[in-house]
Amino acid sequence: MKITAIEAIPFAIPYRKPLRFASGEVSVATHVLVRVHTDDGIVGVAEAPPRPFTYGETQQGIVAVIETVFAPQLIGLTLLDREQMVASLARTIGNPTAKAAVDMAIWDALGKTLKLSVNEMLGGYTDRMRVSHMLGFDEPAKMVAEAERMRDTYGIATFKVKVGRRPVGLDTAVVRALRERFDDQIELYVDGNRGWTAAESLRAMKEMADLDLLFAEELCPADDVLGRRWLVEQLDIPFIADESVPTAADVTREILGRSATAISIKTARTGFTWSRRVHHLAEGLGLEVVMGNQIDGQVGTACALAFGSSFQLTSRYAGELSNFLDMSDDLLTEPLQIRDGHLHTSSEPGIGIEIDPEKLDRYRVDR
Ligand code: MUC
Ligand code: MG
Repeated sequence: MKITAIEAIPFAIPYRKPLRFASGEVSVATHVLVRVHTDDGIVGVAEAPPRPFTYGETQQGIVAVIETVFAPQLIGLTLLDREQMVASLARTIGNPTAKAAVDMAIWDALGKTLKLSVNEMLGGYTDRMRVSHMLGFDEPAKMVAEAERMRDTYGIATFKVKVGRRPVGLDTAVVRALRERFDDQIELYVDGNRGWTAAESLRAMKEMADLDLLFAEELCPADDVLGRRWLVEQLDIPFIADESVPTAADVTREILGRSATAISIKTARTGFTWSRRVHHLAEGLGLEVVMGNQIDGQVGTACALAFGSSFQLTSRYAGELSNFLDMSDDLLTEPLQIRDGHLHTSSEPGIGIEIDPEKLDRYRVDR
């Protein structure tokens, strides 16, 4: 069970359709595949999605920090020395998706070694999750058409609408068009990626008061401390903290500071080890939780699914597990299949995915 090598392989797969939102845009999945090798010949895998507009990480930076800082610290530990791993990685500030991918690849290797799925090791609550689809910025008619396609093709009935444009009417018109088209057949919530001020956010939420929204997410920056508290106090639906809570300490700070009343857990930034800590904290605080998406490919989506299906709290609401549908290709031998609005958790050892070597050869950018 001893870790003998850690690889960080940059790859690039174009999106068929870019995803646009208030803090940025993604048109190519320039991710990093992490492989953890053990002396038993086991290989654990996971992926890191660089999101410079959210965490300041880049593809080259992720490769460099894994190869030059993390790998030398972790080689020689066993797969069971996970608190040693946590302590070692904590010596480097930031780099959440690089740390998360290393952590999840270690869990994958551990599951493969013990012949247990990650879902079984974490909690095994359920074997499936409802899927929520994220609708990026576009004209109302195109966003409604995309929701129709997602519902007709995959049975998806929960949509997160990206908002945060100016004037706010650009976005409230989209949400209204979706509600008018689908009535009560769909669940809707909105995510502003910090695009609005607190005052704009409140105006938009008032305009959408009759649209039966489930949640509002990160509408304005948490750094606008008083404005955000003022906003959250006036809302009658849970306010989700996403990019403002990349660590358990951030969750504590934002919740106790009344800057949010619910949280997004993203395995892409907290892996399995720190996501579990955040989950337990959320349970103790009595928070609503949504499994979020870091615009993950299928590897990352399988990780979010494995974690989300492990606990009651993380599988209660639909998880954001469908962004990979917009990619032109992916790395898995067996693509994930969304059916009847659900993704089923793999019962295979580890995360339960297999990387197609030909696809990795085709898309890696380091050769
Ligand atoms: C989301 O929920 O915000 C877009 C930016 C980011 O950090 O994650 C995505 C989706
Ligand atoms: Mg978000």
